[in-house]
Amino acid sequence: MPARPRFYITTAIPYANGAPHIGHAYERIATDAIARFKRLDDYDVLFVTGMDEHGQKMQQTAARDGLTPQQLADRTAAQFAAMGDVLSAPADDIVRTTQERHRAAAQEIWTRMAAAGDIYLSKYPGWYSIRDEAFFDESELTEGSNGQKLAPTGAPVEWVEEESYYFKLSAYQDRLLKLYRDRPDFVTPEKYRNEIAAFVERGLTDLSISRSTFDWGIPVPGDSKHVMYVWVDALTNYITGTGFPDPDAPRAKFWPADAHVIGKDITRFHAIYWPAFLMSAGLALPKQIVVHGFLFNRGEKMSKSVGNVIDPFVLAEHYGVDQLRYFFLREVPFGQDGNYSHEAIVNRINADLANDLGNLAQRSLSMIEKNCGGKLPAPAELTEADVALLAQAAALPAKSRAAIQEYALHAILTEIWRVVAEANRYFAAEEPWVKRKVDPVRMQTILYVTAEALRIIAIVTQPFMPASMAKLLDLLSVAPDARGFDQAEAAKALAPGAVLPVPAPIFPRYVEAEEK
Ligand code: ME8
Repeated sequence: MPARPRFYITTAIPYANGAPHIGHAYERIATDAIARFKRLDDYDVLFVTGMDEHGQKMQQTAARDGLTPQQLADRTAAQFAAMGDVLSAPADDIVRTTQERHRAAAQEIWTRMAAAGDIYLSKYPGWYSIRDEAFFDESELTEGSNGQKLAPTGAPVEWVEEESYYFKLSAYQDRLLKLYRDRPDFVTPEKYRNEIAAFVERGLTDLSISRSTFDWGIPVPGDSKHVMYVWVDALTNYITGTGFPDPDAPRAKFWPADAHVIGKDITRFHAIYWPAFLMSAGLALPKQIVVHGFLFNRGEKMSKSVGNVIDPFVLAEHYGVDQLRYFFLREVPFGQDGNYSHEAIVNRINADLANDLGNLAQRSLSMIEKNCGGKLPAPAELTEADVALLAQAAALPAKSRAAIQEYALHAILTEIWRVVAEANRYFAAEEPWVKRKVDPVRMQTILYVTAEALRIIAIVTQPFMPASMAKLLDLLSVAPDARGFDQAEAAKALAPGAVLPVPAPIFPRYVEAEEK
């Protein structure tokens, strides 16, 4: 048997100086959905996330809160671990940059970059933003109302003048431009690739990669007065996750990663610095930097009872985990910015989930329970309408596979819900409740065809709403080992005669507190 293809996917590693917010939840859910999709499509998947626990920002926040940086890191790491559980988005591993295994990986990559002649000690003053943990060029700065100089992100910068190790980033300009030319999908969507390529074309300066005025970081090999620049440290987490530098580590074969899923504000670090570091260290480059947009709370106010709407725990508790996952991945075209509001979430829950999919399942399964003795009926000869609906459902896996190549998660859900709408039209037009009296054999066929369409819809929707689709597949008596994408075809159709459990609603309507 040929080995299953491997797929290694990561999220950015959140800064450990603050609690999880909706942006973190969004990234985690999207990455989890991709990982689940690949698993269901029989890939050998490794899904790694982590925590970015070093740097000046951590040291400052901890001091402000009266904690040691490690205490702050531990507290935040526990919150993020809980977020992964709550959102049904479990990772295979969580790389914390304060772990010993990560220190070893970061020091090894540094040593390799130094051996390649790409690191030198020097002293150039520059403008540093602690919030971004990045230096900025004078030409990039703007001035705030009080005369304070600001980074392009709006964060204040301070003048830093200390001896530092530098990475010869300028020497990588041509190699990076060649990379973007040779592998045009290295950064996706294209818009971000173009931004990055234009930035690199304007010229790169060498990068300060160590600090000596604080000590919350990984010591520079051979010079412990310095700690590594937090981005050298943080980016390396992606290879720590594969057991680097041990070539025989069980996960070593997962490098290079297939996808680093990140938000648009950190493309520069991932699409310029990271490949340059890897080239310097003689390591393979990840296949793709997959960039998502930002989520904003715009327009209408969130429901009062939701309270702090930034908090993913509150949102999941209030709307339901699968409902939130569906909303994020359906509403926001992946790669673009998006808005969320109470009204938009409720609209998706009630229209797409409760009405379109939930009602169809409930109505058809209840009819089977009442009129077919709780057993899946056998279909008689299929009409054109039956064949058409089943063909649309059977086309979903191939269409979804094509869309996931582009990480077009919203396009997959749009296509699935087009078939859900078709199934609703079919059900309404065929009127099985009328056929029940006049043509019970035809009623059985309609109910069978609807159930089979629901089976395929549920299989392909699993990556997005795992718990609800598990429920629906249970209601259809689909065995747990018959839920992979390879099962979503006519040859694996539901077996007539199967006993179905008593149907129960999958998606309750959202009812406003004041209506309750
Ligand atoms: O950047 N909408 O950590 P972070 C969508 N430690 N995504 C958002 C968002 C929003 N409103 N706000 C943030 C860091 N994000 C570094 C990463 S990786 C080696 C080091 C995304 O906690 C953001 O773009 O500020 C990033 O991908 C992730 O959340 C973590 O952000």
